Amino acid sequence: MPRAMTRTVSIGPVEDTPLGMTLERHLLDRQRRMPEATGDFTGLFQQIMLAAKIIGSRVSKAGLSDILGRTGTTNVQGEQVQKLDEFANTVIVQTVEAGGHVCVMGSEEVENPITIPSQYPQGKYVLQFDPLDGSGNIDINASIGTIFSIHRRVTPPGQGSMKDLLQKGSEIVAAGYVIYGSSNMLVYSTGDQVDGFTYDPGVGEFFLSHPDIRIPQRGGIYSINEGNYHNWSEGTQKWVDWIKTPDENKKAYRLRYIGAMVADIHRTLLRGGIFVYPRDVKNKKGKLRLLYEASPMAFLVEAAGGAASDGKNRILDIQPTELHQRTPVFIGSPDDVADALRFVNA
Ligand code: AHM
Ligand code: MG
Repeated sequence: MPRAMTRTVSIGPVEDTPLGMTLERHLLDRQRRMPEATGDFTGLFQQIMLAAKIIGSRVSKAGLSDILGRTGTTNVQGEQVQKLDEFANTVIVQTVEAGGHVCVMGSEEVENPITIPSQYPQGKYVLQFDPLDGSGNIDINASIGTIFSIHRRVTPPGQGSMKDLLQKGSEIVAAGYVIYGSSNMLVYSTGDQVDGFTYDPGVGEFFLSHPDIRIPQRGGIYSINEGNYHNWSEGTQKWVDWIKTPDENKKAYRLRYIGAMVADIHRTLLRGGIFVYPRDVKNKKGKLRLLYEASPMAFLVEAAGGAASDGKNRILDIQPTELHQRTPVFIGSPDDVADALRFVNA
């Protein structure tokens, strides 16, 4: 007689809730709860969502485009074969600029502020993004992502400027990331809670799958590029020596390092633990960029109950002075971040 099947398999968000909470509906519900809302934020978010779908679709065909790309600089359709991170950048810029909701954008891929062409309205929001974070992972089919943050403009109506971009993380209106992994997810927060949506490619929509994500107070995983050990400060070295050694108060922490901040932070948010990219002798100011990597992730992790520091100060309190400014990061469960800071500041 066949054994009874006891394992339950989730058949996905659409079937779990008959109507399914789409990201679209989630945004509209939020807008209705705010009588002063004009729909600009929802409109901008819908464009980001569209860009994420287009990038996700291209990322899933990355191996195929590479095969086409090898034949020359144009593919069989006669189009230029672009590197995926350039492609992702172009998709976000072109999707968002025409919407009329932003006045300026900042991207990891573009040296200067991205202004909005004069044929489009200049909006009241400011978008910063890393179009394809961890793009070194593309060739090995490991997870990559898009990171974004939204601020309100601080300059008078008209074209936005560097002043709009150089705002603290504490002024963020919303931040999020899209992870292109075994499934694609969009995780975002407006500061009150963090919600995660999983993409259903059959329907072409993101469905709420991880409502109100809370990071554990303490985890059991540390995430750092330990190959840089010999370049770290003594404090960072001592912290890593400590965290991977069992003692009377703790088991040894496990090491996980995917090498794409989006994927490492996603795991840290869901499982707890700590993600660190410290300053070292090669990266004296740290490696990760404040405005479109560290700040949005710090905003999300804090909204989920976690902590985010540059080793001394709260990341969200840093006043940026440059568009591509770098910062050390210690992000994760509050108790794990506190432990790390005790060592690096000893
Ligand atoms: P990228 O935005 O140019 O892809 O680089 C940023 C990435 C992060 O996602 C990741 O955490 C880190 O750089 C990996 O750096 P390293 O290879 O030095 O460990
Ligand atoms: Mg990046």
